[in-house]
Amino acid sequence: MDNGMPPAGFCIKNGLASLDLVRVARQEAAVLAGCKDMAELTDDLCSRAVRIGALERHFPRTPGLANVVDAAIPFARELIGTDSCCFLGSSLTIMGSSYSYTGDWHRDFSAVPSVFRTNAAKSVQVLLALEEDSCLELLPGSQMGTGTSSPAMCFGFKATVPIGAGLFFNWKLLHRGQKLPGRNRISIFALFACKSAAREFAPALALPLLRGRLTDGGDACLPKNLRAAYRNFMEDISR
Ligand SMILES: O=C(O)CCC(=O)C(=O)O
Repeated sequence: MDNGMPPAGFCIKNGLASLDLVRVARQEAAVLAGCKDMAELTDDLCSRAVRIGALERHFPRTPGLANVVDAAIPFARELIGTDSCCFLGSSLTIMGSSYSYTGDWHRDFSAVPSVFRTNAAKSVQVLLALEEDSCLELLPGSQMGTGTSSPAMCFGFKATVPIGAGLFFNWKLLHRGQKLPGRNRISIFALFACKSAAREFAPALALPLLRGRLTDGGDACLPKNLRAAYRNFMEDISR
């Protein structure tokens, strides 16, 4: 669905189970960042930021984070199309309370291979907040344009994503990160695209992206020649 509407939000906070999901995910985040617990992590991060995983380096399967990303899948399906929604990758961002920065306005689709960009209208990413996150500034409607600057940027708005909630946005949308001192930031970004886009990835890029994310039969989203390579790859890493 690319109807020019402002970004859609959703809430995974659906009773105790989902709150547990967030709690577990935060523990997993601490482990991924190489420390014992989140308190230690955020104290240590007074003046720096950690980003784990990216399109090219999917972080390993961990129950907490995987479940949180899974909770976003039905919503991604709704936005992209039930049959064609494919998970591409995710990253975890952790920033201590006194860390601050202002990123440049940009569109994420320009950072990926051109073959994917042609399908970018059918790609969404979601910010999943493990702590309330007020660091993402978005320019609604800008997914219709192409440049990286716009006089309307002064109308960008800061989204506040509550803990346990997610905010979806089109990959073409102009956005930037801006964090002021005062709060920790612990959020996951996950990327979804239509199958036709994912299919075009070269194996070297696609396989690490999909690592650990496809359940049995989930590789149906890959073209036949990639499916065998994917299975070999999974066998290799599970030995
Ligand atoms: O820090 C942020 O919220 C912005 C992140 C971002 O712009 C990106 O991942 O492309």
